[in-house]
Amino acid sequence: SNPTIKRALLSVSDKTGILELAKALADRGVEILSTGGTAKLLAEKGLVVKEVSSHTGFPEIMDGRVKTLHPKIHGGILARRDLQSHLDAMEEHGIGAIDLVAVNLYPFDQATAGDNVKLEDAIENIDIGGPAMVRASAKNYTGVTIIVDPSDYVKVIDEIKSNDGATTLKTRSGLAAKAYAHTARYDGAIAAFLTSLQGTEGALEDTPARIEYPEVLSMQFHKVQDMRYGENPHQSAAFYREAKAPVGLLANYRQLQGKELSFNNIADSDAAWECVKTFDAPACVIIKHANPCGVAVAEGSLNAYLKALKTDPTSAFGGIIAFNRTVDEATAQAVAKQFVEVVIAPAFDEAARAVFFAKQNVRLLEIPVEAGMHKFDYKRVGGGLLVQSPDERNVQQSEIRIVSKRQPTEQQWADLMFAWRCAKFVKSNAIVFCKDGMTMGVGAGQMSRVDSARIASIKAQNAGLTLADSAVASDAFFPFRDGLDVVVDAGASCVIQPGGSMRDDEVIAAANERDIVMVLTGVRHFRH
Ligand code: 93A
Repeated sequence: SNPTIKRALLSVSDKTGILELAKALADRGVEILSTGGTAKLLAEKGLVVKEVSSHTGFPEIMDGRVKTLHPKIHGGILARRDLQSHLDAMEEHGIGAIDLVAVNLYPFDQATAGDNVKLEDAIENIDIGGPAMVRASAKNYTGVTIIVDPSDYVKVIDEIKSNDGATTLKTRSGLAAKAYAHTARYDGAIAAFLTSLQGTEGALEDTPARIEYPEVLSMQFHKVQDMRYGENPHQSAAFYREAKAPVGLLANYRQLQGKELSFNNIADSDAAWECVKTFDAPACVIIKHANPCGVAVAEGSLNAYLKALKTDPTSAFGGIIAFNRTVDEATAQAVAKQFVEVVIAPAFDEAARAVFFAKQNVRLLEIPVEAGMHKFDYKRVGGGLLVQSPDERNVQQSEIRIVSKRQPTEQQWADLMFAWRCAKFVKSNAIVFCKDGMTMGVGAGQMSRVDSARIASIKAQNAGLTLADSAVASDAFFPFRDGLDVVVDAGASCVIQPGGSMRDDEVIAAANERDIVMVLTGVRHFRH
C-alpha cells in the first residue's frame, strides 16, 4: 500500500520551486522539516516549518557540516514500514517517519567551474548529509518519496493530490533510480576534480601516464540526443557528450542546417575533423566509412577540396567533408555539386550559407579549431573496456632519420611529412601515396600491408592519377621488402615508415637497390 505522506524533509541548495512544493504539502497538512537556509526562506514566505535542529534536539554544528546526520533523520527515512521491529525501534527512540524527502546537493560543479578554484571552496561544496539522505530515501523507496530534481515537483504534487495524499510505487521507484544516478554523477564530479589536482610527478619519461580507475569512472556524459538507429537500422542508439570536453572537439559541434546526424555521420565526422585539424595550411579531408578517401592542402579551401576530390571521386560520393578554414561561396558551390552528407568547418560565411540553404539535406557543422584532446580512447570488448590515452603524437621532421643513400629533396620532405600526417588517420594496415599536398592513393584496413600497397596503387590508377615520383607513408614497418617493391613499382620515389622490423636491413637494402629515399619516424600509428 502507498503510505500517506505526513512528514516531509526539504533541504535544498537550488531553491527553485521549493516554495510551491512546500505550500502544496502544507495545504494537505504535511509537517515540514527543513534545514537552516531552506527553513528560513519558507518561514519568510509565511509557511510553518520545523527546523531539523529542533526536531532532532541537536543543533547544526561545524558550519553546517553536521546538520541532518542524525538517527532521528536517518531512522525516520530508513525504517521499514512493514516490519514490526523497525516500528518498535521508532517508538522506543522517539523517531517519527519521514515520508517525502526533497534534497538537491551543494552545487559542486558550479563551485569548481572557473579557472581560479580555491581548493577550500571546492571541499566545502562536497555535500555529505544531502547524498546520505538521498541514498537512504532511495533505498527505502517502498515507503519514501525522494525528489532530487525540482522539475519533478509538479508531477509529484499532482500525484499526491489525485492519489489521496500518497505517491504510487511506480513513481517512487522511478525517482529512486534517478536519485542514485544523481549521487553517482555527483561523486563522479568530485572524483574528477580531485584527480585533476594529482600531479604527473614521478611519471617516467616516455612512459604513457598510468590510467587511474577513478578517472575512467568519473567521466561525465550527458545525453545529447536519441538517434533513429545505430550503425544499422535494427540497432538503437544515442549520442552522449562529455561534460567539460575541450571546445575544439567534435561533440561541441553547432549544427547550422540539415537533418539530424546519424550514428555513422557522427563517427565519420569525428574522423574527418580530427584529421583536418592536424594541418596548418588550408586543408580538406573527405571521409567514407571512417577512412580518408581524399586529403589535400592548398592555398585555400576551394583548391584543397578540388584536390582532395581527385583522389577518389567515386568513393567521395555521400562522404563527409571537413575544412580547417572558413568555407566561402566558391567552395560551397563546388561542394554542393556532389552528394555530401555532412560538411564541417570552423565557420561558413554568409554567401556559403546561402548556397547550402538551397540544399537542406546537407548537414553543416561549425566547430572552432582549437587544440585540446579528450583524455581517453575507449574500445568496448566482450565483457570489458579497453582504455588508452589518445594518439596525440605528431612526429617533427627533425626527429626523422634518413636511412637510404639517396637524400630527400625539399619537395620530397614536404610530401613525406604530408603523407605521414594522413597515414595516421587511415585504418591499419595503411599505405598512402601522396604528391604535391594531396593523397594519390589510399590503401586502408587490409590484413596484409602488401595488399594495402596494391590497393592504394590500383585506386590511384582507377582515379587516373599517376604515381610517378610520389611519396608513400606506411603506418607501421614493412615486415618484408615485398610491400616496398609494390609501391616502388607503382612509382614511389620516397617512403616514410616507422622502422623497427627484424628485417629493417633487408627493407633498407631494397630501398637502396631501387634507388629511392627512405626515412624512419620511430613512431607507429596503428588505428583499428
Ligand atoms: O554539510 S553537509 O554535508 N551536512 C549535512 O548534515 C547536511 N544536511 C543537508 N550538508 C548538508 N545538507 C545540504 O544542505 C543539503 O543537501 C542541501 O544542499 C543544503 C541545504 O542547506 P540550507 O537549507 O541551509 O540551504
